[in-house]
Amino acid sequence: KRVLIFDSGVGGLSVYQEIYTQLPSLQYIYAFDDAGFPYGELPEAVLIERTRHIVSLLVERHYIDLVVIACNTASTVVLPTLRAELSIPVVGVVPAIKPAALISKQKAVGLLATPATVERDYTNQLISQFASDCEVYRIGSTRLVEMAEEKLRGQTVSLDELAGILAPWRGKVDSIVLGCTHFPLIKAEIAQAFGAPVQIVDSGLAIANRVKSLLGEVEFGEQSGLRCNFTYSSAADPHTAALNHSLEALKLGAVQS
Ligand code: DGN
Repeated sequence: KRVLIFDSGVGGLSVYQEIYTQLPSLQYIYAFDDAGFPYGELPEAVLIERTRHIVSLLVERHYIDLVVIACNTASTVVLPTLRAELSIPVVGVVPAIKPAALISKQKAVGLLATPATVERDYTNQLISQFASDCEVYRIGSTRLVEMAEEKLRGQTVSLDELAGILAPWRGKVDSIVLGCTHFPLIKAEIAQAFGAPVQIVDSGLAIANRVKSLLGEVEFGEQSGLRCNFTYSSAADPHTAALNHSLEALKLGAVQS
């Protein structure tokens, strides 16, 4: 079985890590739309059309059995369109508001995502459905996305800068939702910069479980030869180098194509 994992950048690798751990014998294609990055700044209609176009093309070309839209910013708007267009399962990644609300003792949750995701109707629905008993604070930050990208390219994450971004929440929230797939890549730094006890949740494991249940019986034991293969919306060499760096940082091997 062949799975396509799609994001605007390296964030989807955090989701790939979780899925690969549970399902090592699948074939994976990781695609990222570096020409459209960052998705958190795109108008909804543009984002829907871009994602629809790229994903449909890749599904057809690479004989994909299941798609994971490993991007909250895209998933919160594009899933109905993609599901109507494709005849294979499409799994989306959306903020883990429900578990974060459940574990918050102070009933105060921080949602950390892109500027687009924190504003989405879909996000508002999740909050009123699953966190109506909580105060939900939101920070939408493209800078954090860039910091995750920089970390995987070997640069150091500035804890001071992170602490500055999170400062409004200190003393207010005891549970934080990582509502962007880039953020699990800097989870340790977020915890450290926050500087107070906090539970941090993301959607990775839930997504891996969903993929597992959708694909049903998968033969375990033998690892697939094609472990991770990359496709780009703009095929420039520096990106391959940057991505290989990311894969090394995450101990996920290197690009094979
Ligand atoms: N990783 C994407 C998400 O989960 O929302 C967003 C990254 C971006 O393009 N800003």
